[in-house]
Amino acid sequence: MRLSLFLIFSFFSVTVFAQGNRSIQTLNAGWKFHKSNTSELQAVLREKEDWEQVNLPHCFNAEDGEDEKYGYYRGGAWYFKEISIDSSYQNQRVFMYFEAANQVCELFVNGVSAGKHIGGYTSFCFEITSLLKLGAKNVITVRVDNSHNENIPPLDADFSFMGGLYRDVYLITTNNVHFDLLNNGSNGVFIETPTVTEQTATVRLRATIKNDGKAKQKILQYTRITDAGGKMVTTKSTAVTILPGQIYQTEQNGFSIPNPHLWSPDSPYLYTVTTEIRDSKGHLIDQISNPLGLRWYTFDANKGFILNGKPLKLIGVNRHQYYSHQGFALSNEQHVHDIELLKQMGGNCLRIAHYPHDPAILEACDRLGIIATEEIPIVNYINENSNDFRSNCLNMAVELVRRDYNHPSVFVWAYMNEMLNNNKPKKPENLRHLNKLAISIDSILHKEDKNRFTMIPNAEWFEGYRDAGLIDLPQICGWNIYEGWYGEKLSDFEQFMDTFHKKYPNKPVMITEYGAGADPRVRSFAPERFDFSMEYQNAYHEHYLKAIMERPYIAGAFAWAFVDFFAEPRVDATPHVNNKGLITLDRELKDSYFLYQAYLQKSPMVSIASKGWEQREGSAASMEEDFCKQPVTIYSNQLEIELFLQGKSLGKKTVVNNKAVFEVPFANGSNLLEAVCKIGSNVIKDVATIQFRLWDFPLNKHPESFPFIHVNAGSNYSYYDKKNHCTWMVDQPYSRGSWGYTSGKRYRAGSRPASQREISCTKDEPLYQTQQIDPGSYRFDVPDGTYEVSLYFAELLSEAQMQKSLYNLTADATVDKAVKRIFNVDINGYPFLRNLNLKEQYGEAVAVPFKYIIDVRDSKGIEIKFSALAGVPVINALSVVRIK
Ligand code: GCB
Repeated sequence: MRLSLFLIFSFFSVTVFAQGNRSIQTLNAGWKFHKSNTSELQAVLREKEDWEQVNLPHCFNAEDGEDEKYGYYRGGAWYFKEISIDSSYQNQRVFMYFEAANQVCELFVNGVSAGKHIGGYTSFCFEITSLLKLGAKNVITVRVDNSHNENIPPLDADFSFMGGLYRDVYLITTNNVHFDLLNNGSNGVFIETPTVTEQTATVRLRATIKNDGKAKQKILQYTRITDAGGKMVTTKSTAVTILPGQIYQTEQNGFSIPNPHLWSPDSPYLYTVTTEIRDSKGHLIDQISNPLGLRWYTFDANKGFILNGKPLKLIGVNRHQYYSHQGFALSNEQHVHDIELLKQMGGNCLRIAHYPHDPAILEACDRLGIIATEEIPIVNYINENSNDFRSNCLNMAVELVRRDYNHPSVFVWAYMNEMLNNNKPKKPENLRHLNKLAISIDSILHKEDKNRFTMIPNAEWFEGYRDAGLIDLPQICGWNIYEGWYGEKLSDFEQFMDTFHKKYPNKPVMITEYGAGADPRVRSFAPERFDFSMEYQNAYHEHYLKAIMERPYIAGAFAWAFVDFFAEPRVDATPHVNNKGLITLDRELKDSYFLYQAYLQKSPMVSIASKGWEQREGSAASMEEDFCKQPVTIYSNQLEIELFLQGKSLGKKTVVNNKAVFEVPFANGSNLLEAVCKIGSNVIKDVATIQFRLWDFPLNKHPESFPFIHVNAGSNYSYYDKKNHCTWMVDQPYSRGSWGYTSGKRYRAGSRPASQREISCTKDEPLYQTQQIDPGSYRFDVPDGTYEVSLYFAELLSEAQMQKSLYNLTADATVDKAVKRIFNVDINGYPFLRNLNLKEQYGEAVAVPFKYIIDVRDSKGIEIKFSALAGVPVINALSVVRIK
């Protein structure tokens, strides 16, 4: 994003370059790019002539971050471009400002190193004045490296560490006398509000000014505070004499704002603080603008969060910075759009996880009234024996605070996510190391910022965190809780929290994470954890939100996560994607988003939550019925809802805990649903059109019109294949006149209803990850005709150790043992498949489809028979499609 919206504004508003004022422009266009681990520029240039042309923001894992089989590139990459530097730059200082580069970045100007930065998420700036040739072309080269490095956090985490110049890069020129740009990514001005009450607010400002000229300079630092309408509120000027080469610290105290307009989520009122440097003749030399939000707050162990004297429940989300096919490289508009979606959801807080995000996020939070916690990326592990690791952590903490010090939306600085939640046994000395590092980070955060709170997000192992001092040390204890997902029972959430609160009655606490995976293609009438159905995610958030709202001592809660994100080692319904988002990587809203809206939005709302489940299929229950009843969930903040189907009322329902469920008798074809709430004389409503494919009972009731059936064998969920517009139905036992399996059981991987294996040669993982074991036969009592019968297999059992990931291997999701499995398949007595040995003939976890054409005569229907030669037969999916 822009260096700061305010800085840009000053650039455009003061355009006379000769005046020596600051100029800012992006250097985003026209870079040449090449991936290479060679560390010598000249050698890299010889490697390849036709470097790829790219614009920034650029992420070199935008596509391979989604690569199915090979992980993503972690290594070196080079960028270069030529820039012409006009001779009028003679009396200017020139800087390059990087909003971030993951994760080690070195800048060369005309082949000479201008500086190196470590850490992938904070901003940094290099001065390049002395390296430039004026009135000539200059070669700018940047080496970025995202290799694993034992000294740079994060060492490990459930997200992909994508490389590149993935945020904006700026060229900035200033007068010889200027606000310091080389102070850890800050803009050189730091604003505080020592007192804020309803009656009055005071403001204090610190600035660092540098004189890079050869002569002593008498300057005036002039600061004005204007209100949101641009009207002057107060000003102050300070005369300073600054010697050549000196960095001068200024302090302006005692700004006072009577009857301040307070900042809050409901009224995110922003003042602007503009700080200028003027020379002895009164000419403007440099100018920085910062936002100012006036608010006071505290976190209370019993009453929760208190803003401007009033309790405010914080409910919001965690966010990562990914977009499909773009990796880390999002546009400013995309960043801002996420915060707008959060605001529209009714959320009032954001945990910026697990690292500092684009400055656009902070600006949007200021502007839209989102209370933010921000953190440095120490996740899971530390390198106990490395001083470099320690100093990198501390540097990141300084860079974080200095960059975002002036954002009124930031309330909490956090560090160290789930340091004991890995499978390694922890000895007392490990806990001591953690404690020591935590103390250093906490104290540097407090030294840098005396006003904000500190927080550590812990998880699961209460005693470990207690003994490592990670509960006592920060002012707020965060808990990441996944009971009902990784843990078995949803209600263990309340149990854990109430016990914690009893043990630590004086500790303010927030739920820093809670969430469940959901893939919009997966739908279930009998949801269970790890099935990745939208319905399980809904049930999970319904439970948590209610429990969180009922507990005033829980100051805030952040759903994990707002948007799905890339996590390389993970194999869920979409491999390498953590799908616990309330929104997909393409920003499609999932049902649970609307649950939050119902809880949080103040204006009346009603939403047919499952309107995204617009392609449904189902069977009529009897010969007499020409409909199929299926549940439709409505979320609302009103008391009562009436649902209409094709204009006819299905009755009214009382809304309980923001939810009402209607059993809707869907007919074949298009079904128009309208959920209506009356509020006095006003009406609010939500509309959905569901395309329903009704299977007659019996299947041959209308022989001429039977088209097809697709079955997700051995599964409790239906799967919608978007590309082929095809729904694979929940499996069922056979009953006469219908379809289904005659025997067998569902495959399970420990407590999971589906395999955690990535399946090769397909993108339809949710189809192949379930399986009916030893099905006997499948029967389809279809009318006479010619059919394509397709069978889909994948060998899910294997001796190969699954890739170890902290987040995949829960205690009971054990590694399966391979078995010998050979079987035959007959369709209506024809020996179609003989001696099928999936593992030997195709390999483990490989999608294996077959298709057969058969004639069905004499009302015999279709019978697909499985017979074992060794082990037990299996089937992952099957379909019958009528072609004549
Ligand atoms: C956690 C981690 C987060 C993971 C999340 C998950 O506790 O803090 O980084 O992504 O769980 O989805 O498992």
